[in-house]
Amino acid sequence: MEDTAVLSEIESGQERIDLIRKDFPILDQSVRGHTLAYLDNAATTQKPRVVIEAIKRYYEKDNSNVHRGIHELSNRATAAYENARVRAASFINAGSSKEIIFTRGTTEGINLVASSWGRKNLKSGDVILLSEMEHHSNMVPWQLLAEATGADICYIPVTGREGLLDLSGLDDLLSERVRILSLIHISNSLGTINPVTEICRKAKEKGIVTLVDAAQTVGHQPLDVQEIQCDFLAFSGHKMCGPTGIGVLYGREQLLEAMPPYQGGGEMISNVEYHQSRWNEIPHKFEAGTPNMAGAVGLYTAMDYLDKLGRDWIDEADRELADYAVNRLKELPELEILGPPTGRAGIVSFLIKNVHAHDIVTLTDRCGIALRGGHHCNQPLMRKLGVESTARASFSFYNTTQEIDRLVEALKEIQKFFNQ
Ligand code: 7TS
Repeated sequence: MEDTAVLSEIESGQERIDLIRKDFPILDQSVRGHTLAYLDNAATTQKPRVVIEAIKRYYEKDNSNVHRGIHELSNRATAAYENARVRAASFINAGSSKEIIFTRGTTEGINLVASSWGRKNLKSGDVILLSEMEHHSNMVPWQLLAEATGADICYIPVTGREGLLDLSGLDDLLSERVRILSLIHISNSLGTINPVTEICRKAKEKGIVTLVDAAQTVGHQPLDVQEIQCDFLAFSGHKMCGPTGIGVLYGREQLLEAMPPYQGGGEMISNVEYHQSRWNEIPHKFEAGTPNMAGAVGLYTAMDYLDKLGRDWIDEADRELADYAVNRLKELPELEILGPPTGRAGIVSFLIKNVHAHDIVTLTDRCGIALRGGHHCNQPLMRKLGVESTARASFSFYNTTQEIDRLVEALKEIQKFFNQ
């Protein structure tokens, strides 16, 4: 972390990236005889040494169960866990740390809302509004809820392969029947950045509860729940330089107070009788069982790390990498880029005529370049766009234009090979 402390004084972008890359031990390795070019950050980001060290230190010095003990180690573990909650609240500008529920990740956060808020508030004939570009984890939990309650699911359409939301019919879609709008902020397959603040404001005016899936936002852009004015927002630690198995569900206090528990067990109760129980106060009401203390410690450190780098700078770096990649990929004939022509996040999905995405990924891997190929948990979207799968390069601030150049050269070779 000493390295990042001096970063602001360093003028050269290249020097800055070189220093940042030293923070990530995993990047310094050869894969198949080539320096690793990790371009699969939308799936999971790599972890800086400070995060790895913080988790190690926690297990070596402080590990104990939280909230239950009176002894020194339990007090330390509890303080570390609850400090991470306070840090998460400030990271997304929540009004209070009571509004921060630790989850396993985005998927669990959305399932929690669908299950707890949804089963209490939805009935037959109500509408759940999603968009056609949702990740499966913001679709399937609502399908389960619709099946259980008789509610219907409607979708904000996607315009086509340029991957924008078609908002022309939004006023009609936000009908009186809609009870909740759950919307992806940044598309994990198209790189589209959706105007969630504007959409949530319109929904709020009509009394519709809103949830934002910020899985692809949180490690890449500043995020302010009070500005977005959403009721819920979910994200995963592992997509923001933090560990796996920890995530955050932000929920507006008033809504969380009125919701029933998600799971039953230790920690989430204030009193248990043989036939009934009373619930703990929020957020503990939603955290049954021993939580992921080491994960919370790692997440705290990841948040500090991103803030020290500067989240505005990270946002800019991502977009520059995406623009650079789009411009370079355009040099290749018979390569089609999906998603918006301008203003995209650091995610670039593409198709190469006559080459399956899995072949692209297998062959780039031989050059030490990690991409992802498939439907990216967007099966309905892929079907709508008439594609089976795409190859996807997704960037983080530690990536370089040289890595993108290597990708372009590898793709040129792949095209040559398939066109022989
Ligand atoms: N929402 C979005 C927008 C995502 O991109 C993902 C994961 C999730 C939710 C689920 O997150 P989890 O941490 O709970 O699994 N996206 C991807 C991806 O694009 N490739 O692998 C995982």
